[in-house]
Amino acid sequence: MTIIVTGGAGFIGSNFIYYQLREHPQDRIICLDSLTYAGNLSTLEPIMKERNFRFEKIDITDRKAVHQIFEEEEPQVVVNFAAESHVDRSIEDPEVFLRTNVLGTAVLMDACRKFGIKRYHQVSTDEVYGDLPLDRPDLFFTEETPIHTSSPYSASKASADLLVQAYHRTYDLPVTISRCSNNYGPYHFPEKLIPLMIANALQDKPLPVYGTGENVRDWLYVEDHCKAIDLIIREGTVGEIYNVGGHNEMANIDIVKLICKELGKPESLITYVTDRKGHDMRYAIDPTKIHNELGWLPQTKFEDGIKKTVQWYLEHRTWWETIISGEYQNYYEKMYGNR
Ligand code: NAD
Ligand code: TDX
Repeated sequence: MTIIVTGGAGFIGSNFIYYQLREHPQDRIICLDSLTYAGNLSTLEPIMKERNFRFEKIDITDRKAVHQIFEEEEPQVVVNFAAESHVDRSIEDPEVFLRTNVLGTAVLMDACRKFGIKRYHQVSTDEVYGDLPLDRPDLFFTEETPIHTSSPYSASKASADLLVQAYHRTYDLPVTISRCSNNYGPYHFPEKLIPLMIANALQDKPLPVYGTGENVRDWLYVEDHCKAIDLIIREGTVGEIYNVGGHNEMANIDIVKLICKELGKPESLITYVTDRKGHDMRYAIDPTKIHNELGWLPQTKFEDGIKKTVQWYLEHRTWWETIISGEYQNYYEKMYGNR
């Protein structure tokens, strides 16, 4: 089977490629990635010369380039990870989120229609459901929860999901959608909570917690997400949406304190800063459907996953130090300088 993986030089896409090459070495993976600030070719370096792997620097909104790859490779499956993925950046500048996340999705699906495909899989997010209140721990997002978005990022992802469903209904495109909670693990770009706190703590820099730090996220080790997508593309039902999450809700402040503890750094590094605009309070996924239908269950407990992740950042300093030494400095100053 030939699988096109878009956004494979980013966090989850690269983990997915490594997972696929390990679990299904008979399959061929074609990675399309435009290498935005979030894409790192160094992440894929060890597999660049593998015979069943091909990398192409392509923007998913570039119709001609996308069609050419489909013509050459005749893929059976497309898994679309490519996206602008950071909520804070979407608040600063929404436009590129619409271009990549919405238009890019349409371009990929148009190519699937033109050349034929067994499955188009859209990697979506729990953020399309909006948020839940802190005082109702009994509430969870199910696949039936109405879409109700908060940020330009989540609105763009929800728009893409609606388009995917429209292409299924109108053109009978064989699609599936997964909506996952917050991921963590190796190759996570250090603009996101966990890797940012690890990198800052290792440099003895302030740890900027938004608002009161009480906001809750439902964390899942990245490999468990990869396994879920793998099951969905091979055994999932066409036209269906699958929620993915591990019932691991944690307040941001508790995560940051845990990272301090793991690294032996003082909690005095924690600095409360101005809250994110429109900040979602709580995300919590009900993964019953994927468990019952596909037998998926998360395998990595948070206590183990966070230890592995901290260890990975300690052992791969060059990876993240290279990232934060470049354009990231301007980003950091802009977002946190006067916060
Ligand atoms: P990321 O920002 O780490 O990586 C995104 C990748 O997409 C980068 O390699 C980037 O270069 C590439 N890309 C961006 N625009 C592109 C374009 N126009 N054409 C081609 N490539 C482009 O993101 P991530 O955290 O790995 O997220 C991957 C997907 O999973 C996204 O669709 C995101 O919405 C979704 N998701 C993420 C999480 C999470 O916790 N990170 C949770 C649920 C869903
Ligand atoms: O410096 C920070 N301080 C802070 O308190 C950062 C970067 C974040 N936060 C808070 C905001 C959130 O409540 O931590 C929480 C997690 O923030 P992010 O890592 O930015 O993730 P989130 O906004 O929850 O979105 C993530 O999960 C869903 C991904 O970035 C999305 O791509 C995915 O769809």
